[in-house]
Amino acid sequence: MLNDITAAREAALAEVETASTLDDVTGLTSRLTGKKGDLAQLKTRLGSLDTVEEKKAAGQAINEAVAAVSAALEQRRSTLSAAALVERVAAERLDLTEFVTAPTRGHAHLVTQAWERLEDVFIGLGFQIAEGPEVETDWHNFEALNMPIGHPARGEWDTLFVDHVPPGGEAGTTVLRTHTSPVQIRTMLESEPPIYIVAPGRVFRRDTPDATHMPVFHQIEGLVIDRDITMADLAGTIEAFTKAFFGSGFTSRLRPSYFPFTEPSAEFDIQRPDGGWIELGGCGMVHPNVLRAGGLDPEQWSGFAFGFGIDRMAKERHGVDDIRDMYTNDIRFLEQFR
Ligand code: 2NL
Repeated sequence: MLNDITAAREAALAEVETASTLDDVTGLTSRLTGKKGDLAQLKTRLGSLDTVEEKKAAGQAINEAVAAVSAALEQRRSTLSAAALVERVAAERLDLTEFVTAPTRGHAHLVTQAWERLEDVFIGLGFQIAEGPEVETDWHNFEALNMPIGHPARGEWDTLFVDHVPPGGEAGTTVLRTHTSPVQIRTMLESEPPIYIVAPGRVFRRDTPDATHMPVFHQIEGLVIDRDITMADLAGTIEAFTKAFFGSGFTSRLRPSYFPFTEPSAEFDIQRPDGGWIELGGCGMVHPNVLRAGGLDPEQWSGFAFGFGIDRMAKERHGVDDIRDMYTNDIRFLEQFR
């Protein structure tokens, strides 16, 4: 009997080694070690043994055989499933080398490039950079700039209002800044002259996008406050900026204009080396009411201010004919301005 058990055990173990798939292992598990399996069948012969000792020895040998075969099946199952995984990974492997081109380096957006170059040039001329909030009070955005209630520029036609009531304030007085001038008002209130700053930033107007307008755009405004500042300082600064930014072949001119926050006011144009004129922005001597709103005595201090569009500048410089192209973020457009 013991010999038969050993033989059955060896046969079963040999068969386990021949299992080449996980399904084979499953089949063998029930055939070899199941309740009615080959080894279990041997138990039916225990009754025919003569002594208790023989029965005990044979029963133990059968149990050991079942345990050994079960362990071998488990071992086989794990070997086969590891192999199956390796095979699946190999089968699903994708060779992407043909899609990998030389690594490319990102770059700043063309408006950011213009913004940063403008900052560099103004820093070179002795200005500091000032920043402020994009959500403003109507006092900082309009009132302090000599645009009292009822001024046409305050209408909701031009301005985007924010649905926010300031603590202790009134509804309808929180706006998205329509220019960066409030930054200059805040600078006047917070610091003592002399002030030589430029405020670049994002500004907002209620405009329907077209080739020359976007409801969100960028502006840079300059402010100088010192003693005895005159219109000659303004014209000289505009000229120095023109040459530093565009090149020594460029020049500038001022044309009379009107802004509520400056008096006198002017438009400034720059002349290309080929003689053509480009309208760039506006400027003027800071209005006494604006100095007073900024906490300064107009008898003691005077100053000039100017402002122009950063997007417009980038658009002109790169010959972009539709400003919307700068914000669609089509990579084929953007990549042209590395
Ligand atoms: C334009 C015109 C301008 C200013 C901006 C300014 C700011 C303060 C006081 C006085 Cl705090 N003026 N800014 C002055 C004149 C013109 O911008 O056409 N911008 C695109």
